[in-house]
Amino acid sequence: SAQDMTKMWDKESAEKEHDNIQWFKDAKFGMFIHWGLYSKLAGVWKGKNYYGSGEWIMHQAKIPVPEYAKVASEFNPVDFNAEQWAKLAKDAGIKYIVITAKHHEGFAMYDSKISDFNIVKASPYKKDPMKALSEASRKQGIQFGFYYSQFQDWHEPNGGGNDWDFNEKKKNYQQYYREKALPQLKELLTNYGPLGIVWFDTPGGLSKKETQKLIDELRVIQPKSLFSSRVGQGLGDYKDFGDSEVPPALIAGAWESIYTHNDSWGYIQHDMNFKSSTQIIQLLANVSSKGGNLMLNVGPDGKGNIPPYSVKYLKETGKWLDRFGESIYGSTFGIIPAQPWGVTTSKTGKLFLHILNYPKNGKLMVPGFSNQVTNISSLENKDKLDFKKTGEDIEISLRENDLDNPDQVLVLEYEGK
Ligand code: FUL
Repeated sequence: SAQDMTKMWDKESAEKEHDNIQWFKDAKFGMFIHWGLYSKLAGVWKGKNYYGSGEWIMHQAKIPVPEYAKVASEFNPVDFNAEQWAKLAKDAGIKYIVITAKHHEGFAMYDSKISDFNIVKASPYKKDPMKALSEASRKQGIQFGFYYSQFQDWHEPNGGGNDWDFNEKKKNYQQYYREKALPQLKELLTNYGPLGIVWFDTPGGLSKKETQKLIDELRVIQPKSLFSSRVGQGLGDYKDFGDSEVPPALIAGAWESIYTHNDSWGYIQHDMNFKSSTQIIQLLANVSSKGGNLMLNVGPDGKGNIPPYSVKYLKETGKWLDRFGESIYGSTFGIIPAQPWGVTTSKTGKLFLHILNYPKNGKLMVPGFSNQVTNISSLENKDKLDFKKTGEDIEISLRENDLDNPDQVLVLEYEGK
């Protein structure tokens, strides 16, 4: 929950901001990718549907390690095309990508010398898709980063989480960190060029001191990489909330909300509950209006295809961002809180009014605005709008309602701070 995550974050670290945080604050829109052996299982094990499983299927179906390893021996994502994925992200207006290098299942989706349970050694694919994607992303001007499940590793006798094959009480987490998690994280930070982000997840087994030590050992390899708050113990360079959560109030410092496009992170063949582009755009506006980033997840299938609905709705989102991105990228939280008609974002001297619910009477009310307003216009065509300011309340007369636009943006220009 939001409260739990707030506990994981302390003010101290929010105040000492990372000196490379600005690109992240400006980026606003990231793409999360959950891709692993679970993508091939697609929510089904031995003919049975595991609803809501996705990347958790090994855990939900309590699949023994040797049986799960067989999935690796058949994992062959022949359709994977790094350029295509990066191009889609670019077209969608995405500014950073974070992909699962190793999820809780323990399988490395990259060429690892630390564990043979990886896509190059244990699968017929034999290539390193992470290398290709890191390069393709940067070619598109997109920051690239890795998700790494640092505590849970269901493949390892000493990793967290697998209590059906191994006895949790007998586990030596320190040994697992020393022999697998830390060395793999070092590989990722060493072999894939500059990483924008290292996205840790589900912390455990380490004290605050030990977590700090882990961070310090990684930091020296790439001082500019940002670490997510799920590294644990209130540490990390920016705050992540719970899954699918927008904070109820304004938050200090850099932060991110993560959502998945349908209802699962890893690919599930029967999950068709995709958010439309309207929903994505409105979510992005909402998160931006509170000063955060939206990282939206897609779950490619076991062959390496991003679901067609994700492609379609992401491209539509990108078309909207081409027209109205000025009100999102590089913006900060809106100085006027959410209104019945929508939300606001800000830049120096400008307030962007995101109309998400068009007022029926054609009058847009902006309350509590004390500065002198110099101009109000449509962001797209610069048409000036008539307005009346009474005290601190502004009433704007809207012109026409473009019903096809999920977020009609006006620019309110004002004097003073
Ligand atoms: C959670 C994980 O346990 C899920 O599998 C998923 O990766 C989500 C983004 O974070 O904590």
